[in-house]
Amino acid sequence: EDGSKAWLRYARVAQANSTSSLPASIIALNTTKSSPVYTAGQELAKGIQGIFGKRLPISNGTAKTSSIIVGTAAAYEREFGNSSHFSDLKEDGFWLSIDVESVRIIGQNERGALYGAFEYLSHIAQGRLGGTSFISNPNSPIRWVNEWDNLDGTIERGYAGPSIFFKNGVVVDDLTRVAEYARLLASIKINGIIINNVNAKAELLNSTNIEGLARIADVMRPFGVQVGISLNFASPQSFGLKTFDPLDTSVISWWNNVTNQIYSRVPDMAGYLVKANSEGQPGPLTYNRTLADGANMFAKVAKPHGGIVMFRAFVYDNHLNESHWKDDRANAAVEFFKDLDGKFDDNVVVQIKYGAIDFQVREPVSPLFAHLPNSNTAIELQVTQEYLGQQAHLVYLAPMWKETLEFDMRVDSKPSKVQDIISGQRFKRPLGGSAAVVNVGTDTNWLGHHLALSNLYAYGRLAWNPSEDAKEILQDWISLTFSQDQKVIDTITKMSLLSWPAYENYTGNLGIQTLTDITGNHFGPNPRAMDNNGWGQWTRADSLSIGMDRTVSNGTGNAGQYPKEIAEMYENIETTPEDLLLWFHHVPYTQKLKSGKTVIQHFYDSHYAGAETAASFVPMWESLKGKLDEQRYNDVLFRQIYQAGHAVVWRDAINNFYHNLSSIEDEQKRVGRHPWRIEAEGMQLSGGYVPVHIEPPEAGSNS
Ligand code: BDP
Repeated sequence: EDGSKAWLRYARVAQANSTSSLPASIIALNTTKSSPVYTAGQELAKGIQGIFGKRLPISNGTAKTSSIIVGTAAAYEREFGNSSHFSDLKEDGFWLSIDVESVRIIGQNERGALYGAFEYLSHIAQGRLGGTSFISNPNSPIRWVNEWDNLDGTIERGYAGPSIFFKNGVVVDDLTRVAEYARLLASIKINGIIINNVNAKAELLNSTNIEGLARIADVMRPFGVQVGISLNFASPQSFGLKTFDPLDTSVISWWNNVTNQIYSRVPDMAGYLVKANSEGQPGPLTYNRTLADGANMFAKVAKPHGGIVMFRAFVYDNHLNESHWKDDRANAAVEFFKDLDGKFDDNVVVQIKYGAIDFQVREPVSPLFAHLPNSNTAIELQVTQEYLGQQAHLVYLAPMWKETLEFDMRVDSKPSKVQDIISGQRFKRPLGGSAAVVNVGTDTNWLGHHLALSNLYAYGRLAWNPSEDAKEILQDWISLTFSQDQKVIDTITKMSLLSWPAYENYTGNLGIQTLTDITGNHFGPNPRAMDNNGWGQWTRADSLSIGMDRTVSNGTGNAGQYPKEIAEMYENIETTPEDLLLWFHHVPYTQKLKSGKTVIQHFYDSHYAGAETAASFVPMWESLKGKLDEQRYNDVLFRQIYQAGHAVVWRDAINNFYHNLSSIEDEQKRVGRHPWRIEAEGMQLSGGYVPVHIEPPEAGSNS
């Protein structure tokens, strides 16, 4: 049990001891090996063998009463005549019917059939052996993952080892893990993947790498996962042109040529992802062209091939100047994009990070979702825990994503949930959906921490159906990944559901963001760096007060970027939800909260409470000893002990910092006094450890 099989373990289940209720054979209505229906047949055989211990024969023959039939609606009707069951199927959707000895898994397309097969296996793997019949359709057509892999094999913000795709500038020879990843993705109904970093290199487009891309597409195709790539906007110049101006004819024909070359090798390529004019990346603004001009240039060359262009809204200047008090990074996306609404080609999708700034532990939903009624949009989430403990901390993210997806933007005072905007439903758009940055690596268990896989699993489930419940998704995942033992399910559920609030408590609360080392690795505490940095992640903390005033009346005006009802809510300190108080308002440390506590006392208390919760995960996990395989039990225990310790480092660093800054005493007299903490100075160093200087001092030993 090394975690490599993730939730596709197909462990024997107790209820499946008798195989009498099992159909006698599998009929897959396509025998071409690259076909997802063929894959579905193989997967069904493998899964049933694991769960029931019986190998069913696979054939493509005619219907036998006792059979599992998997195929597309068209293939099924060709073999067996018309059926009324399929009329409501949408692209990628499926109909699943489980009757004692007859199982029918019918996809609108091949991919849908494969999804139905995985759905069936997930049912029986959880011992749900009863009859059922239903249709399942996706909420939106785009359900992608993004990988930030570099050609040299490193991964930007990846925490599970080097790349499974690239090494030394080229695509790796052995793509076994890539195929296994495609299988995991298909099982959660993900249909597209961008395989390289948004900070892209032009060399990806050389002929060796186009061949490599074709090999990657070949191994992912049987799982219905379409491959796409991130582009460097200045690529034409890197390949010898004098310019990369998106309106220059030589540039357009250069991109046209490259695109044709790629599609001749990968005819079903998903499309392109573009990060332009952001954090030093080149883009159309360099030539005084609009972002839409840039996006549409790619859209036009990809269009004849059916390709999509995901154009990121993450556009801002990372040399912001704090002395310009109106500068606010949270305003950037709307400022850059609002006047471009309606100017994007119909195969462009604007990919918007969920929050107004950058993958923080708590952010208001990006106001941009309300400004593009005439454009296709998608939400960008992170499974990789860049600011959220980097898989050394357990943080189950589905509850946070649910809050975002269900947030009602009230555009034109009408219901406008984010999930209905990105699906295209609210503004009647043909395209839309979601992308999550995952950054799997060569670590056997994909993400480093076994428990982090719940986030990947939940992402797929919510991309397909955002109305699903975060806890139910989690419990399916636990039962597939670990065990159906009730205590195992209850304990991991409890830890997971406590984890996001706990992390928020010990890293930064009241909407102040995760106070991580913003200028470097985004991991440990560095509250000192949270002002006067070019990235505009500011807290505006001084000795008397804290928080970023984003009101229209007094501040950066960011609250005013939201539709009227939401803008009014955030403008007013009384109606701003307290967990976003310091995001929108600048207040004295002594400001009273609804609880009656002051802001500073709330800070102190929350950091203690959060660290205490993190510590409680250790005995909770230990209570599962003997109920889990030893390997994963020990791996997770190691990480939980680490998290408990690091949460104390966080607690003390943040509390000491604000204690020093505000000179306000903790009512409970804990801050600054740590009788149980062992300082590094009190230890003897061996094994090559040497003292290093820690910035800020609050994050090191002895303050
Ligand atoms: C930031 C990451 C940086 C990414 C950037 C992006 O720190 O590594 O390149 O987002 O999303 O959060 O483009």
